[in-house]
Amino acid sequence: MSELNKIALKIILSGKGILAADESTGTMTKRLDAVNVKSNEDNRLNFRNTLFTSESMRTCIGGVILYDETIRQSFGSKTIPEIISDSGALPGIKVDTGAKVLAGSTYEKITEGLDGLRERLKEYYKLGARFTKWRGVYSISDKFPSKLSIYSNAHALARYAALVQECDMVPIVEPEVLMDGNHSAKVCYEKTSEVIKKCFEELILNKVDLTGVILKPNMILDGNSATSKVSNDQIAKLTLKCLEESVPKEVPGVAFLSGGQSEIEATENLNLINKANKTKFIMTYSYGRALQQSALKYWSKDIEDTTGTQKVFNHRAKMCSLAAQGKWSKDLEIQS
Ligand code: 5MM
Repeated sequence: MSELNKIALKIILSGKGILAADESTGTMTKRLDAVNVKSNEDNRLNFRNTLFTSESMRTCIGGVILYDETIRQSFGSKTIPEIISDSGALPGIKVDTGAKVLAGSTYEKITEGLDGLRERLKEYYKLGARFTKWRGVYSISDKFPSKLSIYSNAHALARYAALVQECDMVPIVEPEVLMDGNHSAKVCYEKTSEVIKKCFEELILNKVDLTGVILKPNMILDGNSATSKVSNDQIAKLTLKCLEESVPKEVPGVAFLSGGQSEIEATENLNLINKANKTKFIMTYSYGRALQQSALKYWSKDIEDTTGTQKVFNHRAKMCSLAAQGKWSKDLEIQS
């Protein structure tokens, strides 16, 4: 078993998943504005440190994806990566620098950040990171995603992943097919399959060790403005079919993004996926909004109420962890 494979498994085994706390300052500001809290460095640190010192970090969270600002912060005498490591989870870092308009297109995006990445990775490793994340975004419409966007993002993801492994860290490869639009789940299945297949084609071409990669895909869903919706069982079935057909068997696991689903939807769908999972892949979570939303709302009412916020976060993390084992049910949602 390679060292990279050991790291990947440590993050996703035993009902553990990933807390995606890597919102860039712009996104975090939107999240804080929405709950009427000022977005400054102290408040961003306060909220995030409250989550990172929760009890569920020991039992439900195998890794935390950080943003550049957070990986350099300290709370008391410890750095944030030390606080995360003390809980038994691994610190990770988002290393892309965001999605910009793709030259040759007027709408689609390409994720940037390859220039100088090798040097930045070395620094992040020294700061404590043991895994990384890069997100490519794809839209669905009658024209999108175009071949150009599918190829360009896959190529960037593969070059990123190769550099990360060279630096002894596990790359999370996140090709996110957005849920915006009125397309059907069938179309989402077709487009997502094409996107993921192309990513692996490029990863293999770039000699990436697939046993040391975690895939972070979207689930197969109807577009958020589609008039008819498939059942949750269908979502699970289509998602599993897509992954089974598109992901090479060497990959140890899949950690889904929540992508705008509610906390309960993201938990219920993950649970059904795990109940029906006959593949050899571990299927877990790498949720941002679906792990943090309720905790953020609670915290915003009294940012000093660490215990209360942690209780809300612990509950959500526990529910996701049960879903990652196919052991969740709706009646467990009632909090004591
Ligand atoms: C946490 O949000 C990440 C995006 O941040 P920026 O857009 O500010 O760069 C995002 O990549 C996130 O990690 C994934 O999309 C998963 O988050 P959700 O909320 O979709 O589970």
